[in-house]
Amino acid sequence: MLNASSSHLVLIPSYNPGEKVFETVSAARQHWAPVWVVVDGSTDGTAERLVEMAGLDQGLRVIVLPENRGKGAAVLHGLELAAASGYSHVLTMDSDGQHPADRIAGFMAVSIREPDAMILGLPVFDEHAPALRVGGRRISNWWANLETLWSGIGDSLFGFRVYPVEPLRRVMKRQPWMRHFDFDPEAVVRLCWLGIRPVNLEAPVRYFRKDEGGVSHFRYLRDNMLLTWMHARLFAGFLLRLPVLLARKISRA
Ligand SMILES: Nc1nc2c(ncn2[C@@H]2O[C@H](COP(=O)(O)OP(=O)(O)O)[C@@H](O)[C@H]2O)c(=O)[nH]1
Ligand SMILES: [Mg+2]
Repeated sequence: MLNASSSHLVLIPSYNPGEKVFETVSAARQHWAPVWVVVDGSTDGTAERLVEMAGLDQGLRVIVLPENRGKGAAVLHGLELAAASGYSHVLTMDSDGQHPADRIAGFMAVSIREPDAMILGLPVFDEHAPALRVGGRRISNWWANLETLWSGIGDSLFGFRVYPVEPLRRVMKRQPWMRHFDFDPEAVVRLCWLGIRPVNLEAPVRYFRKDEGGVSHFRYLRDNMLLTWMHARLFAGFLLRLPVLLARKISRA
């Protein structure tokens, strides 16, 4: 087994991902220990099998939440446990096989070298990526860059990232949002506001067809409305912080 890190862990929120989760978790374990999965009230039978896997593998911990609460809520639950166990950083990755497990060690190495930064995946899409999602992303990225006065966020939505635990917990506990799909972009903007520097690293994203086991719980109307509301409140926060952000920008120039 790999030597388990005592500072950096892989945290995988998981909601009804289907069969793909087993190869995803195995792949993550091949590249890192410890790996924690937070099962977010899944009803597809994956919880039981993941718990079984963890019983056979010391590097794997599976936490089962009885009810579905959303991606951000699942991440926050993992963060609290990570902090209680003394971890300083978590790498979040999706449970559905879309994120590259073979990049975990590289991302962790950069984070260990630069513990005050957040290490953000910069998605490299293949030809299967839905045009609507890639286009929607540009809009979200434009807003996130405005809200942070172009502090260097490469991609606002990609969930393959290493976060410092304490600042992220602080940000999330202070307000009730960021519990669903608004987690990833809001986390990156609010951490930037706190002065956490983004480091962008390329990482390939895969899109699977349904018959290959591809599952997405993203709902265009519901989630785009959620993201629009999120950028509206971040924009209001941006206006309040504008003097501070401008002063910071000028002092760094
Ligand atoms: N959609 C959704 N995803 C969740 C939830 N809880 C945890 N997740 C995880 O968040 C990740 C991203 O979700 P996914 O549906 O794949 O979104 P997409 O990749 O943007 O289409 C996956 O690892 C999910 O298993 C939840 O309540 N809803
Ligand atoms: Mg996905």
